[in-house]
Amino acid sequence: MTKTSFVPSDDIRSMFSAAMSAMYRTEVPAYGTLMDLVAKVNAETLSADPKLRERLEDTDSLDRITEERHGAIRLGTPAELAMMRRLFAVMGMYPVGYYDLSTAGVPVHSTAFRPVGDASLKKNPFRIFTSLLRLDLIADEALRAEAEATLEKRQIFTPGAIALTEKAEQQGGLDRADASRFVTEALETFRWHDKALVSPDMYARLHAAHRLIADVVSFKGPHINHLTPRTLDIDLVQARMPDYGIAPKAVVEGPPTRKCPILLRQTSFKALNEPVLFEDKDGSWKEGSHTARFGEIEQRGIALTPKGRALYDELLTASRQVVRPAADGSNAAEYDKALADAFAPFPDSWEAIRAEGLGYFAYSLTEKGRKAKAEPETSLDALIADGLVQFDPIVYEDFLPVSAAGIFQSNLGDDATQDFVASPNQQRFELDLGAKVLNEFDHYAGIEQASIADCRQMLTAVQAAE
Ligand code: OOG
Ligand code: NI
Repeated sequence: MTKTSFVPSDDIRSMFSAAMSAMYRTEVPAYGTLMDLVAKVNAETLSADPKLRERLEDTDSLDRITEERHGAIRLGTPAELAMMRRLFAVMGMYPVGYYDLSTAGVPVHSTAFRPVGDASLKKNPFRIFTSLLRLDLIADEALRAEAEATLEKRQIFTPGAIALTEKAEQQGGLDRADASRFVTEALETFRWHDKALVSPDMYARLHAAHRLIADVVSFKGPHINHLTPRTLDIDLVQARMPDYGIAPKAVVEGPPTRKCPILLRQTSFKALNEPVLFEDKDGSWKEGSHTARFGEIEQRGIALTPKGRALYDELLTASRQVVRPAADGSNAAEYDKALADAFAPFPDSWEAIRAEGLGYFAYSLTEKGRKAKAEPETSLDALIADGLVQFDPIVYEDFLPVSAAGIFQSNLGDDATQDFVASPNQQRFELDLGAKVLNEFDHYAGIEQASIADCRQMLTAVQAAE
């Protein structure tokens, strides 16, 4: 078979993302409602802001938005994480970033599997926030051993998914029939199972140790726990959610409302209480329930440089010294005000964000620039001042640890926070993953540099042709 008959991994990812969305829509109908609301708000935002529409169209970013979403799963063992990496690689998704959630009272550490590179992201930026349970943070040794033994016995991938992943690795891709089978097989891993792997008694003990441990250990697989559409106006969606029968989380995580959105803002609705059957020692099935699956929306802004990110972290910390969001939402207004006040020092125009080196931008030629020529040594600032080059914010494709902790907590319940000894262990995570995680900053800097190089090449090429 020739290489050319392989389906591009970007296409397999799009097929998978669509299949996952369809599955989750039937499993959690409120997700479908949220999708409809987001589509409506996005259409309204675009018609009210023709400039935004034009920039999104010009940067080939408009099409991806309606299709865009992220999801999250929680894995139990290093072997599951390593295999998950290989499965996602077939769809062109690679581990970017390391997130330690132990500091926030959640016994996991995580990465985000996502496409890298401008072209793949524009095609479909589907991402999965993937956490690995840290049984090493569980104090009760007997329970830890029992949980390990349960996890050891389960197989979360179908034989077909494993075989097709191996085939893709060996051949360097999959043909159309295999790709379509791969999507069907891979989807099985993320499906909800209402028959638990454990007895009612063990579920209760796992749950008492930490709700997250019960969620990971009790089930046949890492059910997708949420899928998140991207909105262009999160405040509007948040405000309208109650009209659609959805009760949102009290505060939006991340930066405050701004003219120039930075990084990522997120809000969610509470997890559903779903019926589950637990198998008792005598083999009978006992009715119980479990809360794990929820809905979330996100608004994405500009990717920040290390300098911009340091400023973000500093201001967020400062705001939380004034007021921390209460789980019951009683101080939501106070929290929003403290957050907005704390962020006053963060410039709120693209020009200032660029001038201070706080964010990453994609550069392109203006109408005038396309007809112009320039000396190779002309500075970028001069090209911009002359109206030859324009800049657009590069979208943040990753996640935020403090926000992720807020999302975890909102759907796990308030009693889910425990004090774990802060113990980031990226080395251990990478060993379990079987690869190093990619550095998000390198990746944004690469896209920015490539866009500058393209502008320069075009400006000098015109000159050469004349
Ligand atoms: C993941 C929570 C993190 C986000 O959007 O920050 C997350 C989880 O609950 O498993 O999805
Ligand atoms: Ni999420």
